[in-house]
Amino acid sequence: MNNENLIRSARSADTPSAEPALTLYQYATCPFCRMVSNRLEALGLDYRTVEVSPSFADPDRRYVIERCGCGTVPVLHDSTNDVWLGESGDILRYLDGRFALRDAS
Ligand SMILES: N[C@@H](CCC(=O)N[C@@H](CS)C(=O)NCC(=O)O)C(=O)O
Repeated sequence: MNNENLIRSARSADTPSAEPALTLYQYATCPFCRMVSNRLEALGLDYRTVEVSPSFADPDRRYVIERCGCGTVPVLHDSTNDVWLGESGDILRYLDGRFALRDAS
């Protein structure tokens, strides 16, 4: 699936349930993105990544900026509750708060 289809799918209210709810918009070389993907993996979460262009001329990049209101990556979208987060610290706190204790009970 190319970037355009991934973005379209993330926009859609009827995203197939087989699609992971979590999408990480990133640059592969970004250390903040790596920190988030490491946490997603440590928590054993199913997620997909979308490689965005550093160029603000890229429609996919502009779409992500519009949705989360920030101009940097990483950006995490949780389609379960349509939450968009654009700060790595916020993303880590969100993931820990929502998922870290789910198997503890
Ligand atoms: N405060 C942000 C900083 C993230 C950050 O600086 N990301 C860089 C990539 S490593 C970025 O997106 N820079 C803007 C750009 O490349 O246009 C966070 O921790 O999430």
